[in-house]
Amino acid sequence: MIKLYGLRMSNYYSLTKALLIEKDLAFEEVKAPPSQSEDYLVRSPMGKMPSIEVEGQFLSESIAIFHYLEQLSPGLLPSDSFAAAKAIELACHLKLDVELVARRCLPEALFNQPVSDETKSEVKRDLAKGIKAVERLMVCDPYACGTELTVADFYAHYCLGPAAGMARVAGVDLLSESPRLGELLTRMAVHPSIERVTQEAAKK
Ligand SMILES: N[C@@H](CCC(=O)N[C@@H](CS)C(=O)NCC(=O)O)C(=O)O
Repeated sequence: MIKLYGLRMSNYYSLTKALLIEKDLAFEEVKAPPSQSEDYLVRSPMGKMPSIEVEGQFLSESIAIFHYLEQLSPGLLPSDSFAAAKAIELACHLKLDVELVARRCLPEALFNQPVSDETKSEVKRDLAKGIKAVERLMVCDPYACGTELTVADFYAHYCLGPAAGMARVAGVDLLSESPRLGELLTRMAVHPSIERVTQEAAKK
């Protein structure tokens, strides 16, 4: 059985858990807060969550984990290989150019540790580019890449939602100019696998 390491509070852990549920794969959750200890780094070389264990082998990075899960149980990528790559492209922009940028404001958003004005203005500048890139690629008809649910919808939920919260610290209303992104998030919030992850995270 696949072991999923991390904490339920993490958006990338939650994303991976939702993918496992969506694909109806058996898994066991193992509580593992981020750490730089040697045994943790063996599982996840940057000491981050999530990671998975499969028959004694370890894998980190949500997109790599998705790639593995998709081989085990296909269904979240279009069958056309170019369209499949476009879904991954969108997921990468959501992760790297929106969520990771907004994350620079996380200390203030979550832990009340002030972030410098310089960081805030960089975040504002970089998020403007990131959200435009996402907007350019998003189809939202009704799903991120068109008529089919793909992995990009999961990244949209787990990246855009948290990013919108963190971006407020930099004075950015991330979704204000894009009602269709907001609609996609509303739709994905009640998608069964995601809803289950949210409910279980609330229970702790
Ligand atoms: N690129 C990684 C990001 C994972 C990530 O940022 N995880 C956060 C929690 S949401 C973490 O472990 N942070 C602790 C740290 O950076 O030390 C992925 O897609 O899995």
